[in-house]
Amino acid sequence: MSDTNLSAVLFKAKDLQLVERPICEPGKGEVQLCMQKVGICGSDVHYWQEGRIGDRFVVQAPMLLGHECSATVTKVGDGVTHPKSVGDRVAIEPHGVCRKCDACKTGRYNLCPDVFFLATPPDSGALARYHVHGADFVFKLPDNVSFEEGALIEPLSVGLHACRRARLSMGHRVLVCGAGPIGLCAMLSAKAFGAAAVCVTDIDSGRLEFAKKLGASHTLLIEKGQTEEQVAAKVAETLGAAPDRTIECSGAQFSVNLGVYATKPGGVFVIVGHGPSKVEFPVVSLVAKEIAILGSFRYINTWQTAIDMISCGKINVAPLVTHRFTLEDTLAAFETARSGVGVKVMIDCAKHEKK
Ligand code: NAD
Ligand code: 572
Ligand code: ZN
Repeated sequence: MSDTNLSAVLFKAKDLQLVERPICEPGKGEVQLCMQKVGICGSDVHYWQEGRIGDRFVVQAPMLLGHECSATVTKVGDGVTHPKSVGDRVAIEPHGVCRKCDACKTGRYNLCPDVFFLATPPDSGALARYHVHGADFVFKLPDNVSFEEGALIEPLSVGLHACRRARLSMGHRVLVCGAGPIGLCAMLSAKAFGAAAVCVTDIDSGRLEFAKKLGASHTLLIEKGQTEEQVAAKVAETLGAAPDRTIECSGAQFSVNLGVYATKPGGVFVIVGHGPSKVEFPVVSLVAKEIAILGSFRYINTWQTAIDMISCGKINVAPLVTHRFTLEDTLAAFETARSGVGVKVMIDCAKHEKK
């Protein structure tokens, strides 16, 4: 029986359709994948609703969404030695890089100027029945790591990379701003790095309850009328001392100020969240406390670490999935993600025979 390649194609803002497309053959160094689970990220919802993120990333041609994915290998192109077997269960790192530039050669391939990244215009995504991907960015899953966990390795990787950037280590007190999927993954990562206490903030009490259940040692609700200095004092009170490390995952101007005020003198403040393209910093406090502020962009070499940490039980991302849909119900899945209920919406791309 010949198979089809049902795909979620974004034609322009607000125009997401399920379309049959040809199944591509893998080229040299590539694998053909039968997609299993694809999580919806905030950026997918943003491209769907706005057709762009800022002025640089604009949907100008039909593209697929989806960059949080797991799959099964269905064909292997020439020269591929790993993963080599049809039937291998895998997680997909959304990157493709040039391997020649200074960034690639110095191991910082996330900064490659020629980077390919799934579901970031002009690059298409992988929310389809089949997808072809560079074999060097596909990682075999052990039997005890589910396809959903495999798809969640992408947001987890954002958290792991932020902790690596922060040089987070054993005994650190940590502040995480924002309890969305990325803040939650930063919290789980910080704990796995040996943090003694992690305080998560949000403006949404439901999200904080979720963070607490997932393992945050402390949570703090940000309420209207509070100043950043007042909240910084509360953070220190909550954690027993000012945080050694702060990871910003909300994109809010408030959190940027809070990070500077709250982080202990000589501490590190890592910014992951993207809000307005320009924000203000309390520069006097930043200078006087010698706070190191670092950006954190996607990830480098986190997939195998994440797989091993999930497999050995030291990180549990599975509870992040709160809503599940089939590929055929992609539009309902996106509406659910847009509504903001729950945390992670997961799409099952496998073909299910009608009963
Ligand atoms: P999300 O929107 O689901 O979560 C953001 C959370 O921040 C929400 O729960 C929201 O209620 C909360 N929030 C809003 N204002 C706040 C405030 N003043 N204080 C505390 N919390 C507040 O988004 P997400 O998917 O978790 O992603 C988080 C951010 O990380 C986004 O800005 C996203 O673009 C960015 N991101 C960056 C990278 C990177 O590589 N740097 C990768 C992925 C996502
Ligand atoms: O998981 C990857 C990812 N990256 C996000 C957001 C959501 N998911 N980032 C925020 C937006 N930037 S960007 O450089 N861009 C639109 C490509 O502004 C990338 C990182
Ligand atoms: Zn994402």
